[in-house]
Amino acid sequence: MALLTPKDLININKQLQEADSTVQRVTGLDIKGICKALYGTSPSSEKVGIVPVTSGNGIIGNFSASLHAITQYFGFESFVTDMPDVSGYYEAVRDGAEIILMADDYTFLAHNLKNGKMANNQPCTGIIYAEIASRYLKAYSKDVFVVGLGKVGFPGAAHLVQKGFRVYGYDPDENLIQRAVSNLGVIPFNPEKPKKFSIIFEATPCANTIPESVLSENCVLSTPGIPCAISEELQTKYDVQLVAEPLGIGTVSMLYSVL
Ligand code: NAI
Ligand code: PYL
Ligand code: MG
Repeated sequence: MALLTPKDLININKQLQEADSTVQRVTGLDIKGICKALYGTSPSSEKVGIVPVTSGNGIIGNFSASLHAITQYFGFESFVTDMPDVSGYYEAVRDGAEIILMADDYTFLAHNLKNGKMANNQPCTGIIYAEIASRYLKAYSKDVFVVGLGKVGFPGAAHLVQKGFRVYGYDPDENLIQRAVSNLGVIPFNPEKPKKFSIIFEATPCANTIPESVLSENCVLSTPGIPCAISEELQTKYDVQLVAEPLGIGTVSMLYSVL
């Protein structure tokens, strides 16, 4: 998995505020409103325990502090445990956490200890970014371009298909395209046959993955991918509505999905 760096998480509150106002402008709902519409849930004072994890590549500077800021931003009571790992888990449960948030290099989970529900960050991130894209108020058709069909992109593509969108998919991995075609009915995007879109959802770990030929004026690009999929130059040239944020939108999607 492509791991976050402390630099990605600098000024997480400002990044969240900016993402929230873009989501509001693009969809007419703020991020909490999107979550409520998506999962049909609302928080009722659940306490979130955040457990730092040292295994693998270890602690990511700013990661637990960012989860603390994110949960508070969305109105959850939360705390970071003093100890990491098993001792931190013990501390979280002992001190009244109802939902545990913790991540190693492969899995970032939310586990609601009261109702047993558990969420994984990758599908929850794909689904909420796809949902935001699908709600673009100025979309001119039901065609969506999905770039990257991996652990985040595939569930996002599945969500868009389920919502009745015509999904064009691209990934350099031919096996992933075939899986999306046979399991979801995704239409393989042919880079030789350019087509413009008003809705684009991207989930890759690479920069500059969106060819200029697919961009229409004022299109929405909803992307959890790090680094950003589009250059500032192209974003400005096409007045692209960019929804991109490194951790918070996916995290709040996980939390609402386990309520
Ligand atoms: P993955 O490795 O499972 O999938 C990425 C896919 O992108 C691969 O299938 C790869 O073949 C494809 N790809 C690479 N270059 C491409 C290109 N030029 N055009 C089209 N497809 C291309 O990775 P995963 O787990 O799906 O994560 C994707 C990105 O999302 C990563 O950057 C990850 O860090 C980020 N992420 C961000 C989150 C957030 O909250 N903002 C949460 C979770 C992941
Ligand atoms: C959750 C993110 C989104 C993108 N990549 C994923 C990632 O960086 N995962 C690793 C998280 C490790 C956290 C570390 C800590 O500080 O507790 N174990
Ligand atoms: Mg996010």
